Amino acid sequence: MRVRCPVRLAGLLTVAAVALPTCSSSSDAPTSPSGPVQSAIVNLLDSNTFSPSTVTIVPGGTVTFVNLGGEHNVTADDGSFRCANGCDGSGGNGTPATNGWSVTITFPNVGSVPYNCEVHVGEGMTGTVIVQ
Ligand SMILES: [Cu+2]
Repeated sequence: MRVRCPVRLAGLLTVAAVALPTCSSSSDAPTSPSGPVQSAIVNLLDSNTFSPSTVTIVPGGTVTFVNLGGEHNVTADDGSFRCANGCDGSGGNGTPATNGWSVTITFPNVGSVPYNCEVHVGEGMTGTVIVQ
């Protein structure tokens, strides 16, 4: 009689092992960690780089730019925003500044928004916000 127990358990384990991959593949779990996020943070570094230089957010999502060192601002290539201590045209001042400013920008529309730092664009201090 005791011999049948291990046999039954082995059968259950086989069922469980078969069922698990079905569960995980139907949830599409791998796409959410690398997909667009609601809010992203981009640091402006003393090395004159945006980090990370590319972020992907959902429509209506936000990117917060944080100046961790150096004289920087963040300016859309198409001129749609120019920000540092706040944004030009929104009660702020987009002139490049050395203080530890941070600014949060909302991106309502799907598309790709390239931007740069006016001071260091010549050194390649550029980035892109992808909205999808
Ligand atoms: Cu800069």
